Amino acid sequence: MSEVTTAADDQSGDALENLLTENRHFAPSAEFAANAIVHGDEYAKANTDRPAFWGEQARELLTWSKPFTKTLDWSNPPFATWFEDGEINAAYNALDRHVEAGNGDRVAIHFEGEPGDTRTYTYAQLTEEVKKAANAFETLGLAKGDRVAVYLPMIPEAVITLLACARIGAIHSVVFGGFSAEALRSRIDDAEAKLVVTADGTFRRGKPSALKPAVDNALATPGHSVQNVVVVKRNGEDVNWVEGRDVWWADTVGTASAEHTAVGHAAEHPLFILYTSGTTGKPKGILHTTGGYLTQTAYTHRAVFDLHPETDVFWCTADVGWITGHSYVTYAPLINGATQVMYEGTPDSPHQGRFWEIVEKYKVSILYTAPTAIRTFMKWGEDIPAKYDLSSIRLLGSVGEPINPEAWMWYRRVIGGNNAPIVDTWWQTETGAIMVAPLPGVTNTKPGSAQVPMPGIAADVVDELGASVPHGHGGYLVIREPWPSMLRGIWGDKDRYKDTYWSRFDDMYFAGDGAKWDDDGDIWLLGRVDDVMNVSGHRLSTTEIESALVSHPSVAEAAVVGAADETTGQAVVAFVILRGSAVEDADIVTTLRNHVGKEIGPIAKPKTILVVPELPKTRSGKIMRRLLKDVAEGRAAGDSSTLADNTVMNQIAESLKA
Ligand code: 6R9
Repeated sequence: MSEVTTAADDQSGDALENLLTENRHFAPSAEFAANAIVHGDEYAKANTDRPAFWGEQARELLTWSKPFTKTLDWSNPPFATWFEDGEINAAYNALDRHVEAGNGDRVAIHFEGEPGDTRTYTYAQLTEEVKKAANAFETLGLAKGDRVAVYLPMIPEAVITLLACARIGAIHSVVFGGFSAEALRSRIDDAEAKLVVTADGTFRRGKPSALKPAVDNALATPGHSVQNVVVVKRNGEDVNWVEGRDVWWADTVGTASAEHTAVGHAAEHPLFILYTSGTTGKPKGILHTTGGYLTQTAYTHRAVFDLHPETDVFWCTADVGWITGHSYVTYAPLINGATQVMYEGTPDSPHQGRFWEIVEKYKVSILYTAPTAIRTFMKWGEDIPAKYDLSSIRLLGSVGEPINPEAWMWYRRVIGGNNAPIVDTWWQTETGAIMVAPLPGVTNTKPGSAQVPMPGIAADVVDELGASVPHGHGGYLVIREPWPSMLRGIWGDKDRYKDTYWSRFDDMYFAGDGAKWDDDGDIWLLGRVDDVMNVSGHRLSTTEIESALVSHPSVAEAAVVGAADETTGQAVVAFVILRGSAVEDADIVTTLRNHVGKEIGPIAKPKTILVVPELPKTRSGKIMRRLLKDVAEGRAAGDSSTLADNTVMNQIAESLKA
């Protein structure tokens, strides 16, 4: 797609100027606009006094056990506090208060398992389960402030676990089920988790897929902080059992009392840690706290998805292992009293119409998914969704990476019946909640653009020196003012928080994304400007994968690039220099792919590994990934005049021909 170039391709800024102009606009229907929850006056209201606006949202959308008197404290930037003297319980807000208000019988979760089993939880039932889990965790010795590693599939117990932690003030750290034992262990160690909650496994494409062995392997070597492992029985496969450490969910949570009173926690009490890839090898534990996070997730969920909780059925397809599964599966929908769908499996199991079958079955009205999924559906063909009744859909959302205008148009026409507004939502693990997105009853939506900063959010595009660029120009996406759901730091590393986000420009949050204002004043996201790749909406660090490759004895050197990929947005392509006899090993590529899978997880396995004799380096020894990206994307390599050795690119070309 020529419209969406990656700023990382060319940091001089030329690539940012090359965007085609997008002239298609779609106004909300008169009916949609008339019934919309949020109207256009919200922008002016919010931007007059941002802290006051957020204070109003915090009071309206949440129930505080102790009301706050202060909104924002920004006296020690970049360390913000929001609603600091208030006290609140996240689980009470997500559950109990809806039951107390007479909505206990409303469905909170329609769960659809991969094999086709289903479960329904009303708000009353979910409240009861969370109270039991809270009691069970406390019986296991878990207390306020303790960390809990969560390694679960997309099953209701994941949401129950997170809310039970929040209820007692324990800090959850979800590790995506696709990560390896090694990755799990390093996250357990970094957070010093006392408890692990996992399952025997899950199902993938009709077959059992194990999780518990990774936990066993992660804890096989001593020196860790884990006292107990709670195991949900999900796929019924045999598991290894460590007496005294392992306990079944059914035997602990299942037998616990359903009486549990939620107490308020300080607004700035940590809610969770979530690890994400950064520009250096080691993943960062992004820390979120309670009051501000809940305020902005709840507000954006209501405003961006135009949520009418009494009638809508919301389905966010993200896994709970990612921030989207925290903010828009676990917290915001329940805080807002919505009915949502939760699905365990992949879109192609047992057939490529599974998503649309689910939409039809539960009459999903708001669907929130990722461009990589949409491009996959396009590839499978529109006759598949055409077999299902998708008329319940009235709003579509996109998140995780730039959505190509073509995919956007397809999504609107084929899934949205040419009528449902599409909200392309830009945000990050670090921002906690949506930051840039249209308001569906207000904004004329535009294919490919995330468009407008949310009310109360001071997003801007600046040049190298931090000056705002005029419309029609590109640069770096920044946030100029603190926002309620901003990260409060990196777990255990204050300096890295400042260095990573607040030192590139004075007094501004640097998101790491290239962006452009178009002539209408809409924001276009252009991809990462650092060495973070985006594969199917998942953040992967080039450095981390390079380190994994180099940790294999056969690899002397490795360079990893994200190459444009039609379906996954970017694909991992690795260039490796082998040591000695490994050059003769016919299976080396498979061996190395599996090695990366073991070190980081299957999602990080390179799509392509190219064995090369040399890597292109500058005189200062920096690998010129730009040139490798040209090779990976099948182009003639660009300017290589700054290479220490000018013949390297020819050597690489020759070796790839051979
Ligand atoms: C929510 C989430 C964050 C990175 C972000 C950016 C990319 C996310 C996007 C988007 C263009 C969108 N990104 N949403 N790019 N348009 N609508 O994805 O968080 O996993 O931390 O990734 O994803 O590059 O910086 P996270």
